[in-house]
Amino acid sequence: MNKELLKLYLVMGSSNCGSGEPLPVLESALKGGITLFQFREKGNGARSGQGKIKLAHEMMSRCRSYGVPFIVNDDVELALTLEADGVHIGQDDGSIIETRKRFAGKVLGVSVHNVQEAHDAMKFGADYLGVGPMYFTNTKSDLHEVKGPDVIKDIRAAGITLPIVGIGGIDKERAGIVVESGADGVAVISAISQAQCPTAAARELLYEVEKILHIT
Ligand code: TZP
Ligand code: MG
Repeated sequence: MNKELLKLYLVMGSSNCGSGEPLPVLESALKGGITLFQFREKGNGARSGQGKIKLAHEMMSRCRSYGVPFIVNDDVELALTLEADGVHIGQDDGSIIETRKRFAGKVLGVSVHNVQEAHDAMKFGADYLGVGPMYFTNTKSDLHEVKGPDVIKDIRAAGITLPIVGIGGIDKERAGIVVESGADGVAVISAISQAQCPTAAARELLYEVEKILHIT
C-alpha cells in the first residue's frame, strides 16, 4: 500500500462522538484532510445488525466522495459485504493468513505490540502495522501495556520496513514524536472525534505529521 495513506488515520464509531452521530464528525474530519478512515463500531451505544450496516454504508460513501479509503475494524464479513477498501484486525481477531487470502488486492492492517508480532504480521501478509498503545488512553477499555514510541524504533531497528501507524493517546503535541520514531503517520480516535472542530483538529495533526516527514 501507499504509506502516504497512513499520515492521518481516523478511527471512529458512534460511541466515540459526544453526539452519538458520527456522520457529521466524519464529514468535518474529511474536510480537514484525514488520509484514511477506519470504521470501528464497538463499545457503549454501538450499532449492530442492519443499523451497523447502514451506518457503515453511509460512512463509506462519505469517504469515497473525498477519495479516502474505508477500512473496517474486526468485522471481516462486513468488510466483504460492503466491498470496503480493507480490513484491520488485532492479534485476537483470527488468522492473518486466512484474512489475507480473503482480502486479496485489498488493504490488510494488523495491530501489533512488539517486534515478534510485527515480524509475524509482515510474514503473513499485512500491508501495514498499527502499533500501540503509544500512550495511555481512556478510549479503549482493554488497553494493552503502554510501551511508548520506542517500540516503533525497535520494530524499525529489526529491519521491518512495512508502513507503520502509531495509535493510542496521540494528540497534536505527541504526533511528531511518533513519526520521528519511525511511523509513517498517526491513528487517532478522540483527538479528532472529541474535538470541538474536527476539521481544525485534523488540519493541525496533519501539519505536525508532515512537518516531520518534511512535506511542509
Ligand atoms: N488501539 C490501541 S489504543 C486505541 C486503539 C483502538 C484507542 C485510541 O484512541 P485515542 O482516543 O486516539 O487514544
Ligand atoms: Mg480487534
